[in-house]
Formats: sequence, C-alpha cells, structure tokens
Amino acid sequence: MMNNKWWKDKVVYQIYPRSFMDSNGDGTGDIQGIISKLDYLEHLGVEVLWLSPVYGSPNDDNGYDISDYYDIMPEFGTMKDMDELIEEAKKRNIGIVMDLVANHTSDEHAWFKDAVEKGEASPYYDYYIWRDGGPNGELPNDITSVFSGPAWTYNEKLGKYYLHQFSKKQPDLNWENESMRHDIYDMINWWLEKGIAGFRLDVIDLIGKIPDEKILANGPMLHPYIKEMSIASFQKHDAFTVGETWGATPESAMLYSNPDDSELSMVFQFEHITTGRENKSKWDTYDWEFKDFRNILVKWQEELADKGWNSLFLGNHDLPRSVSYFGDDSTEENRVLSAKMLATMMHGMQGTPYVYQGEEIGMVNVQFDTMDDYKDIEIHNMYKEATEGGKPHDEIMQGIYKNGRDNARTPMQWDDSTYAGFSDAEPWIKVNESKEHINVESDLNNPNSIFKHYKKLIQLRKDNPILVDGVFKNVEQENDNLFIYQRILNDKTWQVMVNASNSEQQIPVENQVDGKVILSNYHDVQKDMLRPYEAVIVEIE
Ligand code: TEU
Ligand code: CA
Repeated sequence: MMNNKWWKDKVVYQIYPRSFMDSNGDGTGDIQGIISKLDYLEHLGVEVLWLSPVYGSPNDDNGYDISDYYDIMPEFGTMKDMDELIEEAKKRNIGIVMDLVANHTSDEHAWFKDAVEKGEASPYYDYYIWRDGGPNGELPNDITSVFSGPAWTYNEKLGKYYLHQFSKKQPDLNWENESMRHDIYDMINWWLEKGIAGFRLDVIDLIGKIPDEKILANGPMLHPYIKEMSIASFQKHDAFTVGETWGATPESAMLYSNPDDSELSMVFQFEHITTGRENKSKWDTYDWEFKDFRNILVKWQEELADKGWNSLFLGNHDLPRSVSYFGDDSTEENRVLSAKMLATMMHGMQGTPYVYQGEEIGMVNVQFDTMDDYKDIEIHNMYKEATEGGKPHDEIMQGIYKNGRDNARTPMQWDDSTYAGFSDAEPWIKVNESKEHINVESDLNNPNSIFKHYKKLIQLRKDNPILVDGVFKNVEQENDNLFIYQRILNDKTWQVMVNASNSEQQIPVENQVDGKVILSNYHDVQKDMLRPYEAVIVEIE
C-alpha cells in the first residue's frame, strides 16, 4: 500500500493561467486573477492547484518556452504576486504545483543566447544539442518536431543545427551535461524553498534522449536522471510530483511512481486518451470504442495496484474538452448527464483525480470561424504543413475541431456576460459562445449542476478512505456500454456502475446490488437497469 503521503486523498485542479481570470483588464489571465478565485476553488474542494507555466517566456508556446525560470512573465504579474498566491492558497490548505519544463528552454533563455554568442567557448554551449549538417545541406537526421517540420534548425552564426522537438524557439536541453542538470535541480529547490507544493514535469520522458540514435522517449538514462533529480530536490521537501509521460506503460509507471519515493509521485499516461488512434495522428479521422477505453483503465488500475499510483484525468490544456470528446454534448440533458457520468467513473477509481479548469462545469469544444481565431502554434504549424501537402481545408478543420488544443484554452466561463466574466477587455482568444448557458454562476445557483456533482465527488474522497485505499475490483461485463467496478476496504464495498451510452442498459442479474446510494446523477436508482449516461455509486449491504 502506498505510504501515507500528504497528497493521497487530494484532488488536483489544473489552471491554464492565460485563460483562467484576468484581473487587470488587458484580456489575458493573470496571477491576481487566480488569487481572486481561490475562494471558488476552496468551495469546489480541490486542495492542489497545478499552474501551467508562469515563468519568464516570449510565449511562442504559451509559456512552455521558458526564458527565465526565476521570474514571472509580465503578462501574468510579478514574483510578489506569485508569493501572495502561494501564501493565500496555503491559508486555504491549497498547495501550488508549478509546471517544470526542463526538456527544453526558450531560445531567449540566457543560456542559449550565450551559447549562440560565444559558441564552444560558452559554458552553456553544451547545455544544448548542436550538430553539423551534411555536405550538401542535409539535416543531421530525419527527426521531426511535434509541431510539424524538422526537429533541427540551422543557426547561421554558429553554422550548426540545434535540436528542438517542439517549436524552433524551444531548443532541447542536453541532459548528458551534468552542470546543466544541477542548474535545474538548484532551480527546483529554489522554488520548493519558496513554499510551493511540487511540480508537474513537462514531457519528462524525453530527457533521456539520444538524438544520434533517434531515441527520444524512454532513453536508457531517463530513470537514472529522474532518480538523481528526486534525491537532489523532491525528496528533501516531500514534494508532490507528476510526470507527463506520453510513452508510459504500466511497467515504466511502476518505476516512476514507486512507493519508495525514488522517482515521482505519479505520471500522466495517455493510453486511454489515444485509444482508437492506433498509428493515426490526432488530426486524422478515427473513432474510439468505450469498451477499449474501459479495458485500458481497468488494466492500469490492476497493474499499478500496490506497486505505483495512477493519475485519473480526461482533460488538460492540450486536449479537447472531455465532455465533448468522451461524453455527449449534443443536447443539454446529455451534456450534464454525461459530464457527471465521466466524473463519477474517474473519481471512483484509485489514484489522484485531476480536474481541468472548466471541466467542473462541463465546458465544451469550440469551432472558430477562421484560422485567425486559433492561437495555438501546434494548430497553425499543422495547418500550414497539411495545406502545403494538399489536404483540403474542411478536412483539416475537422481535425482541429476534434483535437485542437485551443478547445481547452478559451476563457474560463464565470458568467454569461460579454467576455464570460473572464475579463472586461476582449480576451487574447475568443470566448466560446456556450458561455450563455455554461458558466460558473449558473452552476453555483443550480442544485443539480455538474459543479455540485464534482463538489460531492471531491468531498466523498475526503470523507471516505475507501476511495483512497480501497482495492479496485473490476466486474467483468459482456455489455460494451457498461463499466462496473468495486472498491473494497475492510468490510465495506462500494459498487460503481456506469452506462456510457445514450440508451438504457440492463444490469446483469449477477451484478444487481442492494444497498445505500452514495451518489447518482439521476434522482432515483433502478436496481436492474442504468438509464442513458447513468452513473451510480452504491454501498453494498
Ligand atoms: O505537451 C507534450 C506534447 O507532446 C503535447 O503537446 C502533445 O503532443 C500534443 O500537443 C497534444 O496531443 C507538453 C505540454 O503539455 C504542451 O502544452 C507543450 O506544448 C509541450 O509539452 C512542449 O513543452
Ligand atoms: Ca491580465
């Protein structure tokens, strides 16, 4: 069983600061805006806030291109604001988790600028990955960027290429350089000594890269580096840490989230997120099956039990809105029912649940009219490359509507005013017109809102050890629309029953139970069937 960590019964709320709350009327979210919403977050019941990056950055990738780890970008405020946020959150028993982007920096970071200015004479030259091209201008190799195009860009001054797995303005750091690693560990400790509660580690599974062998994720030195980092920093502060590891498997996740604290607290794995894609890209047409999604979740629950710890999430700032992608936003009734169903399904399992800003009110995807309305570099780079490749505009747009990251980055919808209560000025990205009927104000005033359902789920986890420590036991199903599982602790058993379809489903006789209804998204419970998107937790007598 996981040793008793302070974060074990907590729910994490992810904030994308640029889109959360604008306090000074410049159309961009900021830290004072977050401070102004701490009472709301305390009311929801979350106790850890993961902030997407707020450090110095030219915002080529909205803060995931860091130019100064020791400062706050001016659009978001000052270090004084950050200190106030940490302090005000702590008053509410809320811990602040920062986003550690250590696979790459911005090309405007002092290290990179010094490397370009002085070349091999710079102590920072080897903090990055420089290679010669071929005699006829060939690239060092054919590694491509996640944001389209080659992962190598030529620097005229040095006459060398540098590696960037993301944008040209995000040069990869060379983790083989010990001095660079220790500069990162010093920075981590500096932030932990300021009183933050931990870190989310951006694409941490890439730091063991061996570019000359085209090894990017899961390199041989990956876990040694993470162990070194953990000893040098996290373990000294009992920090909460969650790694973003797109390539994780249950085997590697056991290393990352080993209860002996040797690496991290947990990781984000993405197998349930990408189910149905197989060898297609997120931009291609594909579909997914609930039974596959369910079986993946069951596998991760069973394989990490007692050997590691799961993160439980369906959304973040890179993913489409969970109720649109995994639920059903085709009608108001289905949106509300399916959002509550998804929340019950995820929060009922063993691990740490994550709520992405707006997920608690069932915010939905957006379809902007023009490409100018889109702001994400990943979308624009893909659009350019796909168009040049001859893909029709409408086909490209379908991929953006389905999986574009801006779906999750439209301003948080606080009320139905012009800019959704996010700002008094026109926001940096358009508001989703759904703010007319999907917003915090209406959910707070509605006893049957999605918000209220999340609040109950979060409170259940605080009040009932069975949700934290209860053994997960899958209840095999023939019916591909059903997901039934139990949580068992001592003599108590809770059964979670979920109908992921828009039609009523018979509960197999052998799975029908009598007991106390702990939580449901309907007003009553029928013993032998689940109605469309019904989700219910029953304490078995
Ligand atoms: O994301 C890693 C990543 O690869 C995702 O961007 C993913 O490939 C795609 O965008 C979603 O399907 C992390 C951050 O979460 C992301 O916001 C950054 O853009 C990226 O790293 C680079 O720092
Ligand atoms: Ca602002």
